[in-house]
Amino acid sequence: MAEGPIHFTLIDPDKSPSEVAGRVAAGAVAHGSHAILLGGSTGMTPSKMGATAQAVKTAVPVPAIIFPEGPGSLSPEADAVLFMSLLNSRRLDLVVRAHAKAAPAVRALGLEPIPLGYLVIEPGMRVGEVGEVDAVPRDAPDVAVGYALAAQYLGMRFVYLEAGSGAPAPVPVPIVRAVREALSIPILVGGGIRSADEARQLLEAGANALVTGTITEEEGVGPAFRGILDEVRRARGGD
Ligand code: 1GP
Repeated sequence: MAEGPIHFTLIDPDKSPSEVAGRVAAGAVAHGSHAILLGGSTGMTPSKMGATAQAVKTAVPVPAIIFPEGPGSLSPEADAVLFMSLLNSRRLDLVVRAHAKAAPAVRALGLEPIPLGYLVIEPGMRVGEVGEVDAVPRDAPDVAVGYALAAQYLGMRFVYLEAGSGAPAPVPVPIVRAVREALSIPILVGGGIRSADEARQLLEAGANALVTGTITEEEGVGPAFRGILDEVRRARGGD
């Protein structure tokens, strides 16, 4: 992210069998995506995660990073794991306790832990429900800044602003801008990004990484996905 913003393609091992995952990863990386996130919000097992990670690693030379729903998501076939606290959850296990169970496994499996504060913004979609969050209201950048700064002050290396997979609109631009102004660590933004225009606005507001999932699940590597990647390339100073 030192060289400008990057793009993550999210693949759900539950929805995309290994051969599909490999094909999506290959297409996404060919169009400029920088890394593959592997995750879904329910029903993950180490064997499903392992098979998908292996297919992705065979298909592309970029990092395969687990976006976990819990300790059952861990597999040594991936390179790294978002070691994330769901900052605005009412469930203590998602704020920290699941981590105490997962940490020894992360170490034993040789996965690189990426310390990250995960913050759900309205509407939050499924992760907001399962995660029992007090979602950040869309008109409350100050609330987002409080959580995000707290994550930075706790030593987390990244903050992920999440509107929820399939959200009808991405995280509001004023929230991204306010968090970017307050923080010195990189900000990932995901949930509901469907167009080049939305991508450009989020990048202009200071997003350091964009995450998209639904768009490739629904359309594969189509024109909208390519438009989003064009905006990331432009923000990095490419043509
Ligand atoms: C979900 O932020 C990601 O965790 C991606 O969201 O599926 O809406 O692109 P979409």
